[in-house]
Amino acid sequence: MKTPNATRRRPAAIAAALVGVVVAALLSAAADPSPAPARADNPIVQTIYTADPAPLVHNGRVYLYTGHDEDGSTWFTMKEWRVWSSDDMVNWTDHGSPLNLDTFSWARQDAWAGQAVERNGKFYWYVPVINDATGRPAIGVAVADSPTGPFRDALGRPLVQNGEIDPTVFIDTDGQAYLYWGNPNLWYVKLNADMISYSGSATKIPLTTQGFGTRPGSTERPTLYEEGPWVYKRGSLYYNVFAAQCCSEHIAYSTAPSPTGPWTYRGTVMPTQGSSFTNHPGVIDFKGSSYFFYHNGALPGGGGFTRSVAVEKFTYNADGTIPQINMTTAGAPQAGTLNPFVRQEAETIAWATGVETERSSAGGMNVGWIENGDSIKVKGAAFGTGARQFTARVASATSGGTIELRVDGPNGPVVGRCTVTGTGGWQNWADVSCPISGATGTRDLYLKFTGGGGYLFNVDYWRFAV
Ligand code: FUB
Repeated sequence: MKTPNATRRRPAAIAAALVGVVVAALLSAAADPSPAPARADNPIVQTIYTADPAPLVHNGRVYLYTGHDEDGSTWFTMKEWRVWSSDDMVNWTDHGSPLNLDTFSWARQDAWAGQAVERNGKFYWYVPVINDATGRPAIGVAVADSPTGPFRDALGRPLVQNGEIDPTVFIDTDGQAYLYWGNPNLWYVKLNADMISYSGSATKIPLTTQGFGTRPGSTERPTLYEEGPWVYKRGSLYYNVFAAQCCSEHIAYSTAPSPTGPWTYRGTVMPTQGSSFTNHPGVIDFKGSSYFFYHNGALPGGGGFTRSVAVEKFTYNADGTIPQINMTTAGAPQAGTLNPFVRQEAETIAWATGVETERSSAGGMNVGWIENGDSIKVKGAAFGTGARQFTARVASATSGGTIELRVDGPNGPVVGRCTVTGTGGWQNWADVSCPISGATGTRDLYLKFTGGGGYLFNVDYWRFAV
């Protein structure tokens, strides 16, 4: 629930992003009075700080599981995990937090790096937390009937615990599932088909320099392997992509002919870049292309404890090796277009400035904390021969404001203006509509919010009509 205006505070990530945009807009206006150029869309999320990406492809959509760095953090102060999804790699829908420390009655702190997988219609999310009873890291497993949760503790106790973190899970083509994890060691265990128990005991993978590279100047940890393993199979080759060396970390990888090795070190995937001393890999194929997820400190106010998840598209070399991938502010190209003629959640966003999201009383999430000048970019909306009307589901405990609909840039042509009046509450939802003119072809759409002082209104969802 929203708190009253007087006590509502804008997260630092958003405030800082807003400042960045204002500065960018001023610079752009000084240099070029024409519509502002489309801005970069990496990192993926601007409304909060996110870390430790774990992508999952399910039914033609990418679900992205992340951690959440608290605003102003000076340590890995993380209390919940978050879920986002996209079908085009640039417009990401916020699904909120279906899993947090309270889900595990036995957990004390540290909602750190995990991974979710699907098996037989259920979704299993493996996460490290501090076990309250021992004060040491343990791996818990949560289960849900949908990729966006809600997730519940599958066991009521840790799945495995040996004081190490960062689980990754992989189901081989023969159906055998493996859980890998570890810092400073690297472990695996064979999961049973129920995905919440295992056979045998945890096995330590030998960390040899042949398998995991040589760490310069360290006798204590002679190999590059640090943490954050991400294991998958491509063709008949098994890959282990991991956070290497500390600190700062880079991303490196090893390959093996079987899920249990022997591993051979293959080199760097992503060099040390991007103002965060940790990094964390996630690799998927989606719509025929390959994508590499990672995190950095690229948002305003970002750094080692205020990280942001980002993505790059890449192509494997012909011999199956991974090329070096660099962090960019452009991110992945859009894989498809967005249909503006069906209901789109307001929290489906390519780039947001100044807003944040919250649970909607109508279900799902809504965009809130909207102030004069804030905006949401939705990339590549396919208007075709043209839209004639725009309708949005809105709520306002104040006197509302205006949704300016622009295309091509935040200062691009206005194609419509929708007036929002007070609805008597931040969760009292009502439709507003306005005529549209000039929205044709495939265009970047900007919902630009204008009005008086303070918070203006909330938006739950919107659609265009012909
Ligand atoms: O996010 C907390 C910890 O930082 C993760 O578990 C590690 O992989 C590193 O990213």
